[in-house]
Amino acid sequence: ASDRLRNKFRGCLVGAVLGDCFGANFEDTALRFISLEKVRKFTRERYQKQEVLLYTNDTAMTRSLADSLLSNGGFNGTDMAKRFAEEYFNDQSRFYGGHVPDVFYKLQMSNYTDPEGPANQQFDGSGSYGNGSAMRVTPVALFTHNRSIKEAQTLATKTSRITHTHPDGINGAIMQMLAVRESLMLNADQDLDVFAFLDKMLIYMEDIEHTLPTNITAAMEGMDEVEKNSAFGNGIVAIEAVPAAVMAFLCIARKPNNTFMDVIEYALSLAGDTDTVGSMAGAIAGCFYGYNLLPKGWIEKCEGTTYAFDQADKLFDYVMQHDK
Ligand code: F2R
Ligand code: MG
Ligand code: MG
Repeated sequence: ASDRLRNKFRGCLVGAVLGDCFGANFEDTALRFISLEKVRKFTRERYQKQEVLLYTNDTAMTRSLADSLLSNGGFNGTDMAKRFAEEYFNDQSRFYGGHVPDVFYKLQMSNYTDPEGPANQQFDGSGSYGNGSAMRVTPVALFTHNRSIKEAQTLATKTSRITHTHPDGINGAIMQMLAVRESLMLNADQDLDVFAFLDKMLIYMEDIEHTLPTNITAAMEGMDEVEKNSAFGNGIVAIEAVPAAVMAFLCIARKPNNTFMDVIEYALSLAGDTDTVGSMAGAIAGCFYGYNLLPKGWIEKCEGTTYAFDQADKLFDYVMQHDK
């Protein structure tokens, strides 16, 4: 059982990197220019011609978040804020969101004394509702695997608030965290009951439902009719990208012969914010299928997969030692 869970932890973090690296190839492309066929030309053939597929901010921030949790044995806002900002200043080429660099500059200038302060000031005080705190939340689901839902939600919220304080941004992070948490408990050898999956998430999201954007709930309820997830968007805002990722996973993984690759290819075919939808779907699917079922050729081509693999082991060991 322990090997099985370790395999899921590895699949989760490595799967997120694969979705990010492959998704980066299509980020911001309009839906009319993408089809499943086009995606597959790249994911099955053309990518092999590339020397390496680079990761973007999604992976950079996920790493920083996990490193901070591991180094501090839990949440330390100052440390996490510092790691996010320093990572950005070390390498600004990873395609960060349009406004989040303002947070990093302000954090640095104030010497990280108020880790949530700059995020609170974003967008005239309403906070960011971009998908940036959902895209990096995966380690929270792993770190809190043996802890209560409440603790997991609280930790997801705290990590979000360093850059994203708008309720939609925070709820997006909670929703993605819950999807990964749920996927950790499933067995890919058994049929995926999508309605049980969604019901569970809705129950856990009950006490925040008053702030849930209606299209998250609508998308979840309308799941069975959804063939193309464009019904609820594919954009840079959390209320579009997170449901798109969850639905991409559910739509594809519910069919028994489908694989991790099928989930990612479908997620990328939705166009828009493909690296982020791909990365979030990759975390959920990687967790579901486990590392051993991820495509080896992809793992070899993508930057950052070894780091993710090692980090998954560190998180697994931490959870086993501290939260048994
Ligand atoms: N940056 C990219 N990709 C390049 C494409 C840029 C894009 N066309 C654009 O519109 O910026 N990808 C990476 O960024 C995303 C995560 O971004 P994050 O961390 O959420 O950043 P930010 O700046 O906080 O929010 C992103 C945009 O969302 C809109 N927005 C957010 N809150 C808003 C509010 N309260 N009012 C109005 N607009 C709000 C703004 O347009 C922000 O620029 C990931 O996709 C990652 O891969
Ligand atoms: Mg990105
Ligand atoms: Mg993106």
